[in-house]
Amino acid sequence: MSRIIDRKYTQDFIYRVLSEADLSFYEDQGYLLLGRTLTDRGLSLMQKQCMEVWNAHKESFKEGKTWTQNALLSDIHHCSDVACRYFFSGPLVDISVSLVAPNLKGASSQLTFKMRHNTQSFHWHQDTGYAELAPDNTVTTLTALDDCDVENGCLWIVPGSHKQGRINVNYTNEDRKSQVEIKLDVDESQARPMEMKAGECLVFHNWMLHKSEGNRSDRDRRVLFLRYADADAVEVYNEHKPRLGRLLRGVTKFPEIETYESSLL
Ligand SMILES: O=C(O)CCC(=O)C(=O)O
Repeated sequence: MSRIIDRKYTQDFIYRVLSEADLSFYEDQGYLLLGRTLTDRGLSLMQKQCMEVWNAHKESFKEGKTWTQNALLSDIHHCSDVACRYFFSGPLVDISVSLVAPNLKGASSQLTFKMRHNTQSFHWHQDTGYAELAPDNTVTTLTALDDCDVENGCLWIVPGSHKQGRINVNYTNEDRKSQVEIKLDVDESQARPMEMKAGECLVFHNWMLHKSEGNRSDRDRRVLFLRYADADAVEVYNEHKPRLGRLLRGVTKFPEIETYESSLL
């Protein structure tokens, strides 16, 4: 029996299909700016629900705390119905199928809220450095819940940098536990700020070099990260066990993924 949900929530989300030009741009540059993926209604619902969860779980920014403590909240789809619908039945599912694989699972969800005056930066890294999966073609999607610009700490990327492949950083499980930050040395001459309006979405390859600077403005910079992986992707750093995540399209060879719920739906 198929558990795959193929519902469309058009009041909240804007669905689109990638063109051949989009696909070749992604292959060459390693990212795509998708424009709006949330309607006005979807955006305000997402802001409201995510903010409620954030306020219930997080304290305000403090110097000396880690990035994770100050700016990150994992598994938002466990706590917000609209984040869950967007993750599992929103426009990013079929877009990720086009970019990753016909067999697809949701790999992770998180809020990264760099609130006003959170001056912490997040150094150059590839997402694969923190959590290598195999196959290593995961996509990261960033949906802006506020307007994001250089002043309030938008994401910076180096277009095309995914082409150099995975950079081995020897990130150990001890580093992972202690929330050590990866700090790659990067030639920034080709770096570009990804300025976005609230409700817009950016998608990029797991090997894309990216970073962000502190928020030096009087405005919050709230974003939602959702990651999608091949349905059979395993965690290289965790004895090659399958990454747990809901199967969204196609099939998987892992029975534990076949039956994995991780969902409010
Ligand atoms: O949200 C940010 O400013 C950076 C976060 C990031 O790059 C990540 O979580 O991989």
